[in-house]
Amino acid sequence: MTRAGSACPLDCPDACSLEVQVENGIAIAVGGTRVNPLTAGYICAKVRRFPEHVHGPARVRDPGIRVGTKGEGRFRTASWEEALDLIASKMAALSASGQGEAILPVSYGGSNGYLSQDTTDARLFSRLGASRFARTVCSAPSSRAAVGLYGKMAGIALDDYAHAKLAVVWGANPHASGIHLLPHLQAARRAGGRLVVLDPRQTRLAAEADLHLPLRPGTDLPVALAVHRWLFANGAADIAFLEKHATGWEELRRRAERWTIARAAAVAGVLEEDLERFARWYAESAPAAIRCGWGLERNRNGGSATAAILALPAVAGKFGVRGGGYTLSNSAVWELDSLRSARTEPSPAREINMNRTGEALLDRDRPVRVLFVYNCNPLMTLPEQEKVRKGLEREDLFTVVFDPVMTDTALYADVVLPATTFLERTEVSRGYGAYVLQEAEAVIPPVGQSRPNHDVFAELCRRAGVERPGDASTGAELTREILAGNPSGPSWRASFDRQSPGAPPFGRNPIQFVDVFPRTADRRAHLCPPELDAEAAPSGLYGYREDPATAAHPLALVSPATDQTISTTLGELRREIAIMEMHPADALARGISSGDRVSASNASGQVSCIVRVAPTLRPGVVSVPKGLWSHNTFGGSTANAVVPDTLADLGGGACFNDARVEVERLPAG
Ligand SMILES: Nc1nc2c(c(=O)[nH]1)N[C@H]1C(S)=C(S)[C@@H](COP(=O)(O)OP(=O)(O)OC[C@H]3O[C@@H](n4cnc5c(=O)[nH]c(N)nc54)[C@H](O)[C@@H]3O)O[C@H]1N2
Ligand SMILES: Nc1nc2c(c(=O)[nH]1)N[C@H]1C(S)=C(S)[C@@H](COP(=O)(O)OP(=O)(O)OC[C@H]3O[C@@H](n4cnc5c(=O)[nH]c(N)nc54)[C@H](O)[C@@H]3O)O[C@H]1N2
Ligand code: SF4
Ligand SMILES: [Mo]
Repeated sequence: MTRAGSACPLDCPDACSLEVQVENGIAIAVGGTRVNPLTAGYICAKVRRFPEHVHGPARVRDPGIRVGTKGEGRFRTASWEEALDLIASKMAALSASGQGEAILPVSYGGSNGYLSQDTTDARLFSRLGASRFARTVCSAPSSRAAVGLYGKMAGIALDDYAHAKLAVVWGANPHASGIHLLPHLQAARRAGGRLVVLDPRQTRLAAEADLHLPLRPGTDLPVALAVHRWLFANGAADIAFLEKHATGWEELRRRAERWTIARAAAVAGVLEEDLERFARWYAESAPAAIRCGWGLERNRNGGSATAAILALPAVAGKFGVRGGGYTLSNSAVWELDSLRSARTEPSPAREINMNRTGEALLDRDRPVRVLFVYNCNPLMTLPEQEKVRKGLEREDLFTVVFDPVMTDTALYADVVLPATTFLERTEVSRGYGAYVLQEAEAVIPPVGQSRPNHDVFAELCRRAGVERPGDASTGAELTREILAGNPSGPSWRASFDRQSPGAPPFGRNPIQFVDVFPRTADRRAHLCPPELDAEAAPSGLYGYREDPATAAHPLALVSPATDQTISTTLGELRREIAIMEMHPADALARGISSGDRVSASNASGQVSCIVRVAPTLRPGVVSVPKGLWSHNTFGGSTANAVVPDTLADLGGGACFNDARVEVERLPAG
């Protein structure tokens, strides 16, 4: 048995450093190391099961060509040669006849590594003139807000939460979605700090908190604006800081004026005294840290809500000390994205919003003819699932799915291609919470005939006739090109190896407004930026959009992350029927008890599973896990069957938590 170092590139803030035990080319166990200090030697239970994912029966081992009907998932084994020639010839023919836009690449995070996205894939699709795909399914509204206000300034390092006298965890659930923040929140509390959680559900963290505001989904905006109003009205706004470091604060103040504590509390369905206590604690405490998550962006008000939350430390004067300020995503601080091939070759082709993939696949006027899915499981993760399914069923659509495992989407493929997992290739990845950049070599040989993304897309460039001399295409060439983008250049490369992961250019654990400043043109915080205001029309930035509930569909259905999958990744290992949670009052009104089979439905579709009646949810809200596979529900559809493809106020973001449904009990059996 040997032990080899690796790094987890999955879609998670923590970027754990790993140790993998290998026997005869098989990964048998995965654990944490201290190379990334945040990891502190432990990892989540999901990735401890990664060997079952890598070597399990769901693994795609060879290229396959469809022999059955779409959705059935019957394939004959093909050679890479045959599969790639078939795909390349179809795409090249469309491109040559001026129909490049009929090619749609659908991809999202996959395993989030730098080599596996926006390298040779971007080159292939832009040179073919394929439709551009706007990756809006996650973090689009919040990153628009963060960039608009602060130009994506680096956030509080997660271990610096230990210094906070008040830690606010807002729309994030670190027990599931980023476990290495938890010890630092606990340390802060042991040192006498308070914890406030804003979440419609009573999560484990909320149950332990000094204050839990169980607000209605989509009402973070009025809540944050009421805190702003309270700060200004009670002499707790730091006017000296605002005059020196901010613009737009008078306008923010004006827009917050209508949101008294009483009015916001009524709209959000929380107690007035709780909301006022939160405002007072925030004003009084220093350092005060806000961990802003992504649960609050997934609705019609998501962009404005994030902006209002991120503006709080500026108005209350919370920057300038260790453990004061905010954290959202830290991914942009690496400044590596700009050099990726995707941006160096801009394409004039039409853009398709990821959240409208179903519509795009059903569009008869400008039809998609070749769909290329990689790093994504669109049938399970995108809004309006029935539209996506109908699109995938089209006989005149040629679908390629490139994935390490046979996902529900892959069952609809005309060609499946086997991808390596990160244990089987070189990968460069960074944390979007933890400030580490890591390079990891393969620790086991590729399973079956699987190949890394960058290699397959480079090969497709060749076969489709769009390769150009000098294109970086090997892992080593691409790594060099990607790392050259960092401002510290070669010296930074030297500090970057597996034993001591690269730290960002500013060094470790920045203090906001001391070590790092807004990356806006004037280095000020823009608290009401005109470009966001225009984008958020007609309501404008900070304009509240009402709840979409109707009498027929009164319940809000949220679908947050769980500790068992990362989106749908690893979901083949989880076979049980999913649990919907519902408040006792809502259950009573519908004659529902724990253990019943239930169905949540609206005009778009329905999702059926087993219910647990629990007071951990507020009345009027039900919850179904994110990341389900078809085997986790009765009937095979997931929460996305009832999720609308409406868009958030900023960034064209998804509105997963704007699903409004009615729930009924299904006959037993
Ligand atoms: N185990 C695991 N880890 C993950 C993931 C995973 O699927 N599983 N996914 C990864 C990815 S892709 C992401 S983006 C992050 C997401 O991680 P988080 O930021 O934690 O996002 P969510 O799980 O969507 O939602 C967090 C919380 O927001 C609450 N919420 C829902 N609606 C609202 C609202 O309107 N307002 C407020 N204040 N709260 C609301 C939910 O009840 C939930 O408890 O996690 C990453 N880490
Ligand atoms: N209802 C509801 N739906 C949601 C959300 C929600 O809150 N509610 N959250 C959304 C969020 S936050 C996100 S980020 C999206 C994520 O949605 P997706 O991007 O679809 O994420 P996954 O479901 O994890 O699918 C990623 C796929 O990439 C594959 N993959 C991993 N590594 C590689 C690789 O190296 N190469 C290739 N070719 N494939 C690879 C995995 O096996 C997996 O099948 O889901 C969204 N969907
Ligand atoms: S998913 Fe997150 S917590 Fe789990 S091993 Fe990867 S980085 Fe660590
Ligand atoms: Mo996400």
